[in-house]
Amino acid sequence: MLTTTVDGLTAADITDVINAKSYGIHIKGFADADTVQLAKERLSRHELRGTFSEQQEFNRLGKAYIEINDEQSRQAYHAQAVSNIRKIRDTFRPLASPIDELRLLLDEVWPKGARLLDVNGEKCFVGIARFQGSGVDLTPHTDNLERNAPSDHQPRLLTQLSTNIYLEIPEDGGELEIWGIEPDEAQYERLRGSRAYGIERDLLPPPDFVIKPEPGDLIVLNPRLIHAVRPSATSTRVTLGVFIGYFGEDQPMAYRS
Ligand SMILES: O=C(O)CCC(=O)C(=O)O
Ligand SMILES: [Fe+2]
Repeated sequence: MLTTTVDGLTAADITDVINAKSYGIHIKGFADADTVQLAKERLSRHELRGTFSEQQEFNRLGKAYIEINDEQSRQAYHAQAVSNIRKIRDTFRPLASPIDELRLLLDEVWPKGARLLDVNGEKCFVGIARFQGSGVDLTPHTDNLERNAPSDHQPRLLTQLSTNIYLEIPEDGGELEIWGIEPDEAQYERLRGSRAYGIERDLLPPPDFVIKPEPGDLIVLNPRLIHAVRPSATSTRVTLGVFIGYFGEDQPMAYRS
């Protein structure tokens, strides 16, 4: 995994993750201590906090694209997208939201810039906060927008990246694990078996790369590679998560949560 800084990040670094030439990009201290402290004070009792519809053991703030499973949830997701973006922004005032800083960084670094994803002209949400409670295992999985998008969705992405900004990390556990395994959708379905989400750890060899981020760090990973988060026995792990759609070298990237 490449360790770099906001000033050092290049488009080539991002392309290396897209092509799975590197396990990811690590920017230490992307969010400063004041921002991390503000998040700690305000996020856990935020009005938007609720549980993921598919995984009740996970709390989140804002509605995630993976929660879409029918027309009604699709409309609800898009209807609250922009107001939820503004609520996350307001949560960090008078400081800058790390989500907004990430959006600007991508726009500045990627030659064709970066924008908020729309699906068939409907704006997406970006900036989900995830609370992984003690004892909860984020089992090995891959992420793919197409699983929740309508079959005729436009624009079509070629692949996507996942970015997390780490706000609270347990003393024990909370490591991000990555395998150098990139299953296609059919292989992933077979590995998943009858589970609602993710793959049984026992079906996999030990991970190829493990990192324990610190509060304030940012990591970009390739979510087509199998990845997981180790559980903590003692405390909640809090992150801000953004998926970044890639449409080719000559196209803007487009982000959403
Ligand atoms: O929280 C993390 O470190 C990774 C979460 C994850 O599964 C992802 O970003 O796709
Ligand atoms: Fe993931």
